[in-house]
Amino acid sequence: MNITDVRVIVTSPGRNFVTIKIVTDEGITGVGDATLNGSELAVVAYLTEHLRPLLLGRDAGRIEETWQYLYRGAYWRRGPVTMPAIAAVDTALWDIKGKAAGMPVYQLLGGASRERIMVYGHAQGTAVEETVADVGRFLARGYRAVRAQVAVPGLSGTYGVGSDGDRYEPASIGLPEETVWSTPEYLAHAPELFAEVRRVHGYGFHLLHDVHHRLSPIEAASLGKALEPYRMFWIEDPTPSEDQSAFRLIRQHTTTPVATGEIINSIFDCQWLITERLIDYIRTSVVHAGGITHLRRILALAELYGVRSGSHGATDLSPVCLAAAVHVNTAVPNFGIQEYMPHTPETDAVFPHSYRFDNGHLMPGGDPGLGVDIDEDAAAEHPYEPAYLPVARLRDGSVHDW
Ligand code: EZ4
Ligand code: CO
Repeated sequence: MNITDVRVIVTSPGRNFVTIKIVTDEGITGVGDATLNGSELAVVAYLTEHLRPLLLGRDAGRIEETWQYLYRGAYWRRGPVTMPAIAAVDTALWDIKGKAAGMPVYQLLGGASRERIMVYGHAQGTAVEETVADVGRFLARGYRAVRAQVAVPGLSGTYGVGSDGDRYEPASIGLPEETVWSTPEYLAHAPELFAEVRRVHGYGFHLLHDVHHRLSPIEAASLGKALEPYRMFWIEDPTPSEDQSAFRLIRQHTTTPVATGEIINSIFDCQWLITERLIDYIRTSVVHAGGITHLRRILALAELYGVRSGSHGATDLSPVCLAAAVHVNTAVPNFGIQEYMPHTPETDAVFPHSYRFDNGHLMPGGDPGLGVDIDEDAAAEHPYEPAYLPVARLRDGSVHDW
């Protein structure tokens, strides 16, 4: 079965997505997510100008060899632009192989290790009592795990707190929004949220928090210690994740579990985090970490060191990525948790899928392949609009990690 076409589809049903559809001479097609939030067209150019010519005429069944060819064969390796492009090709080829075999992809990965995928939802609020109430709404909907974020008084645009109720979408149309950050004000305010969440809702569910790369190692260590009484499931991205040795310092000071990896795109960028047991959960995703083939390799390494998966699943990871994540999560022995923000109905209409949410869990569908597709006619109704992620500055105007 040979590849006859690689279509790159850009669509914006409420937010931007890049999707590929690989077409074969046997009529079987496969889809892959290539969305890089805020830099979408860089991946589109890499796919259309550089990868597509390499793929036409190739055997669609040779998934591993194609991955090696696109990665090792490229000389310039890794990075946030090339890896989602390779990921999309890889994901689409798994989809094709599953359809050709008449099996859901998780069967090709060794079969189901579990019946359902525990997810966590995003509770948020502009004040502590608002977030506490929002956590209650998630628990009432059956969630077993909830991430809690609250605005820091006096800071504009705190990460994780949206203006439109249910969904937090950090990207905005036009040039980047600028937000103000102050670590001392955050550290003084944040622990109050978790004290209040536990006081009101108790300890019978998993509580998570995303620091979003803002702290220095010693600040992160102090936050971890301050949150120990609240028995967090994890604190996420306490420090910028490219600095692997920073996590050693955090580890030396606190037993609060640590997660990182949503911006990590290769096994080489989390090798020491895993083998030195500096983290508890690795958040690499199908789209940003080189597809099912490479994510599976990262999770196999992680399994050896007792590190569990906790894949990124914000709404900028499309339903195609989420479908692929459901298959990986179903199969791997060391699944931990899956981030889940429901996509909007207009996004779901562009990407019909068979996975479903039920009582705090995602359930794989039984369709052959990934069980997700892109409706290209519906996609064409939502033209691309350039958008950026925000930029953070300290009060003195200097640039900080967003
Ligand atoms: O900021 O996906 O845990 N989730 C996150 C996300 C990221 C966005 C960036 O595109 O950190 O909200
Ligand atoms: Co995050």
